[in-house]
Amino acid sequence: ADIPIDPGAVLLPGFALADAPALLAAIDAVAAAAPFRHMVTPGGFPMSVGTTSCGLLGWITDRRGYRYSGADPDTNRPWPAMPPLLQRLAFDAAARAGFAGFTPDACLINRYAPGAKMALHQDKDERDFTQPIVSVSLGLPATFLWGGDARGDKARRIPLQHGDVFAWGGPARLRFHGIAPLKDGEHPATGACRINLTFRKAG
Ligand code: MD3
Ligand code: FE
Repeated sequence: ADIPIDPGAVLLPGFALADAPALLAAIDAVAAAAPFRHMVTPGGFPMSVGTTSCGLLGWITDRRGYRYSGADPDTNRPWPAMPPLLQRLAFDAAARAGFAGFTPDACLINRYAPGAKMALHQDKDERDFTQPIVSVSLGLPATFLWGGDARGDKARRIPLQHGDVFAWGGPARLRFHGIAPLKDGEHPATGACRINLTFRKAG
């Protein structure tokens, strides 16, 4: 059953479970054309999370800042197209969560090895904050940190499992959020890693 987390935020446990093998095959194909890399933050440190993208726009970071780009900075080629299965899953999950008509133009693919984490942050590089975001968790479990509207607000810890989908928008769109350091483990679908898909309407 769907789990409301806060107004505008809903967890859909197992929503992507049946599609997981096909999703992972599609992610392998994307990563063959645009390999995972550890991008550098404006502060000059490589992210512990490996990233790539598909769709018209990809989220990137380097010494100049965070932004979306139509080209992979490692190759100067367009990002791989968003596979139809991914597009459809994001649309269906958003609709189920109350956000009808979601057509993302960006899918960020994050890969976490044990120890990798994502500090509390807001997603605010997108043009239109009335658009929701959909995220899909695959592989090793993670602890999602669900903060408040200010960086210092205490964060709730929400476990995310293989196949879970999380969708949020409206009043939850600018919440601080992050991922606690990934625990060691092996998952039958992914081996020793977690993969997260984050769908956004960026442009
Ligand atoms: C709640 N990724 O790439 S996805 C990110 O698991 C990011 O890789 C995490 O945060 C990951 O920016 C978490 C779930 C998520 C993403 C963005 C949010 C939840 C959010 C923005 C606002 C509120
Ligand atoms: Fe985020």
